[in-house]
Amino acid sequence: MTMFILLLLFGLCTGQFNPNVACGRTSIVHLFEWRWEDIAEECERYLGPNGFGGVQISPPNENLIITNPNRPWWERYQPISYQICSRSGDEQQFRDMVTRCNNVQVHIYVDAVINHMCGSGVGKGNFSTCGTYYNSNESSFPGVPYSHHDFNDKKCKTGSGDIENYGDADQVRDCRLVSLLDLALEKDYVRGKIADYLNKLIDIGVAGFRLDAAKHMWPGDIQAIVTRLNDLNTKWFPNGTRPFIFQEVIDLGGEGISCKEYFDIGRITEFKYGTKLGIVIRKWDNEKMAYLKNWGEGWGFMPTDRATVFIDNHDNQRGHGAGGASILTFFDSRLYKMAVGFMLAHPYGFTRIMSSYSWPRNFVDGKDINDWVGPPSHSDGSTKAVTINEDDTCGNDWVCEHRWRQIKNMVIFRNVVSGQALTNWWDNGENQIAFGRGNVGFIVFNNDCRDMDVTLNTGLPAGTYCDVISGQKDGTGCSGTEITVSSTGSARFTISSSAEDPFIAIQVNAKL
Ligand code: 5J7
Ligand code: CA
Repeated sequence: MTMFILLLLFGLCTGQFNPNVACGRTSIVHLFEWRWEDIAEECERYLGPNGFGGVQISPPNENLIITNPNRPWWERYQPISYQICSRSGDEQQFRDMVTRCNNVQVHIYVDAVINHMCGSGVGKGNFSTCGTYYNSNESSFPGVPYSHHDFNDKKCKTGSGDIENYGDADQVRDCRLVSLLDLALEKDYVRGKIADYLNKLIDIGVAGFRLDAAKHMWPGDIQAIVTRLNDLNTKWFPNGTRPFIFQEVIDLGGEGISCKEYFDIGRITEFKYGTKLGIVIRKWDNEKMAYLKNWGEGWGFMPTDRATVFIDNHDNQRGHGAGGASILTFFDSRLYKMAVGFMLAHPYGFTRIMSSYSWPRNFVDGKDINDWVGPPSHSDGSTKAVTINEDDTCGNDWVCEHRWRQIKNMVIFRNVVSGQALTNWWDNGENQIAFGRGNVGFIVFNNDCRDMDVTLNTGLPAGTYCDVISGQKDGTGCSGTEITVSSTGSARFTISSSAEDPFIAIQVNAKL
């Protein structure tokens, strides 16, 4: 029997589905466009001490420099070589970051752009982040090296050579995504070059990969590459640990490709999650928070052990890509905090927090004409440092949502309630809801236009708790609202509909 349980636990904790976060940690944060030096500092001074499990980083490999528009964020999705050399830093800085973050139990997840190289129409030259030569006219990338043999041009059947119809799975995989030169991933040589790149990162100490544009790669090709990957570096990970894989497959339904095709390889980004939760919290389409009672698979999402979930990502936070207008971001901070709070309290999926930089959003005819704007940068194009203000917020236009008290405390809440079932669900049939996680944590939301005053069964041990949304436990005191749980486990919650944060969260580690 003991053996069986051990095997079961072992089974649950191995393989490319396991996020490889350190024990007791449950979420990662995407530090979009941050420099490696800044991430190393953030691991030591903030992420480690506050229970974050890891960081998704921007693509570390060499990319095309684009000047029209001026250094957009998406230039990093146009690879030139697999040298570690980008606006975030060089290989030495990368190694230093991985080492320092791993040493404080914060693991690094690399955004791997392996479907394509740069655009077909960018000409030739060495205008790349490390000065490596490329010739897009000849599909030549001597820095890898790749030549025209290594691209899909002959396989693609569309007139333009680009993807024209997302209903046709063949062209989605074999044609160019918005003109990006599409790699022939069935070739042993190409698989080998990609595996060498990823294995170099694994040996440096990274814990896994986000596979960019996975929908545009055949599942069999991805599987063949993943099979070639090394186990993680045993300096920080147990013997035989496989890299965590999560695949960017944007599947909102209605296309020729389903995320199901990727279930055997690793986890998948569940884009329905943020799209739907945005609609519910904005109260569009007559949606109500009460309907969240069966949130998760009950809403048609993929199985929880396959899902990576998030409220917004670097793409859809700027109105690009999946989800459209319903996506909540730091621009809608009041609703955003509620959405992130709900996500972190709810057991479904593996959670990723977005951490952004601000940009001068400017809607013209419903489209943000500044959706391309890159990270805060100096006039020479170098990325600005993340500075930290007296009050722990960030400077230089770095938003640092992960440092918002409400979000940081809910990252800790999720760690504390990890493994506990959803219990004691309550709702008023509208937008006031509450639920617990075993006898360890409890959360209450009021997204109605009327005040809330309810006494609910929390399932928590009797005592006085510090609400971790309005404040937090500081030593023996509480800077927020105090909530008293009676000997029967019930507690009274009052939440004004006009509160900046109309939700309350309590958990046993913040008991006074
Ligand atoms: C792919 C999808 O399957 C999808 O469903 C989606 O919503 C977006 C994409 C998509 O992925 C990319 C991955 C990359 O590594 C590099 C890329 O350039 C893209 C990409 O461009 C892309 O699609 C863009 O956004 C969609 C909403 C539009 O429908 C596409 O046409 C495309 O828009 C193009 O954006 C413009 O047509 C083109 O003129 C412009 O130069 C280009 C700028 O690049 C981007 O916006 C990059 C987006 C990006 C999206 C990602 O999800 C991602 O992981 C990385 C980059
Ligand atoms: Ca492809």
